[in-house]
Amino acid sequence: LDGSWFTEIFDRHGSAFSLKVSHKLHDEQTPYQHLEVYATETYGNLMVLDGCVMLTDRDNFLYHEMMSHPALFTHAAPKRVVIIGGGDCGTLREVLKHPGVEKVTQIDIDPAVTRASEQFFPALVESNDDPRAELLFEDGVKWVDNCPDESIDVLIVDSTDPVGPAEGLFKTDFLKRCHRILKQGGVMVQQSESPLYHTDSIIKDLRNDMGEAGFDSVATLPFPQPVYPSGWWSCTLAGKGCDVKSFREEDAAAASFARDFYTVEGHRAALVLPPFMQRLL
Ligand code: AG3
Repeated sequence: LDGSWFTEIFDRHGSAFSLKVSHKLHDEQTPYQHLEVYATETYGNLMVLDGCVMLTDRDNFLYHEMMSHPALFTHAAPKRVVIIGGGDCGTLREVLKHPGVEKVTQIDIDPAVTRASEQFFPALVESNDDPRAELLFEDGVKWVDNCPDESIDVLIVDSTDPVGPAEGLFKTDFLKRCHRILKQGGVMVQQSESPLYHTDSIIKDLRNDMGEAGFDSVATLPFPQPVYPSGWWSCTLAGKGCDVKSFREEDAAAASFARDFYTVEGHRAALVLPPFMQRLL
């Protein structure tokens, strides 16, 4: 492909994803990662971290809605929410749509991601001045360590792939600490990579580690995500003293906030694992 294409190669899987770009908007080596933003011809702006696609204007709603609404409608009455990572603020925006939520703290280690979102993805930061939102730029693992026991209702881990800076966020040790800060009835959700590429590795390990960390129930919800490896992605929910395979269907149906992907029926369907995943897990 020539210079007018951005390509992310998934070497281990013998595949790649490309977008036709019109120009580069931003290129920065932050203390943590290489951050790039491109203007594409058909997907709006594109954010890339260390060569990996993070989001585009056109399709980030799929990921951000699925990282937030299933967990929030699974918890009986979520008031206190924490987002680890998520510096682009797309997940934060979705969480703030829930009127019962009283406080959301987003902890991303890299302020440059939020600055880039403010500049190039204004729709994602449109709720950031909500008084319920708190944005911190520090190490999420340390923040969790300093957080009091049983003080959080929903914990969302919106991270990069489990290599480099985010590797620790997929380990039993971190999951145990997450379990500690959740109240009884608490729900954790983690982005968990591709059902096609990672069911018998990352997803399986994460689910086992969540069990080992003390969670009582676990559910992996697949959803489409055209710009990520294989075009198909997942989030994995874990419950502390609650069953993440059921959710507040009536509340979800009655919710009046704007959304483009999440529905009650879609949530129910996402809880039904395809046979190949059932076999591998
Ligand atoms: N977080 C998940 C990114 C994983 C994509 N992986 C890849 N392209 N290889 C995205 C952050 C959006 N808030």
